[in-house]
Amino acid sequence: MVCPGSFDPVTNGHLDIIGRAARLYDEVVVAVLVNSSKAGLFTIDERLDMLREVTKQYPNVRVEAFQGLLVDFCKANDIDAVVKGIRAASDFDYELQMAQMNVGLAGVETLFMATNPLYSFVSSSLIKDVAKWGGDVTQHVPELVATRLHERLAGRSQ
Ligand code: COD
Repeated sequence: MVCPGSFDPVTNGHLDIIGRAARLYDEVVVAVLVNSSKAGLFTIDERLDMLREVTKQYPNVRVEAFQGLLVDFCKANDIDAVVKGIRAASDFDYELQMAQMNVGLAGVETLFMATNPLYSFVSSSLIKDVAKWGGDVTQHVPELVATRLHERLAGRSQ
């Protein structure tokens, strides 16, 4: 089972899906997309580092980076299913397209997990925006991530 994403940075919404997947599956790979055309706030190594730290309570979760198509990463790692969190109906349209493309490309299935309502409005991009302007994000991200956001964004909004 793979949980793919950008994780720039990991939020409590991501973590909730990863933890629930880890209870259902023997092995969960959190796969961080390396997207050379989109510079993130955090480097891939920083995202991997934060993810490894906040998932260390799950012995069956491993964190890796991938480039290119998700289905190629799945084939290379002998993974036959993807898990995605669905926050709202608006997530579903795009996720459905990707799920259908991935099953057509390589027979890789996608399982959708309903987001914990506590996190249904949480996204990495909103978190970065709120943190940039000094808003409190401590309820929505792990403590380590809140600290790293604060360090990275301190002074940027001036
Ligand atoms: N609650 C629950 N789940 C959440 C929440 C939340 N608050 N926030 C995010 N999630 C879940 C969603 O399932 C989401 O899909 C996933 O976490 C990752 O979220 P992000 O924002 O970190 O990552 P995205 O949406 O940028 O990731 C997109 C992918 C990297 C998965 C996708 O672009 C991809 O597979 N790219 C590889 C190239 C490829 O294969 N392209 C063809 C696809 S058909």
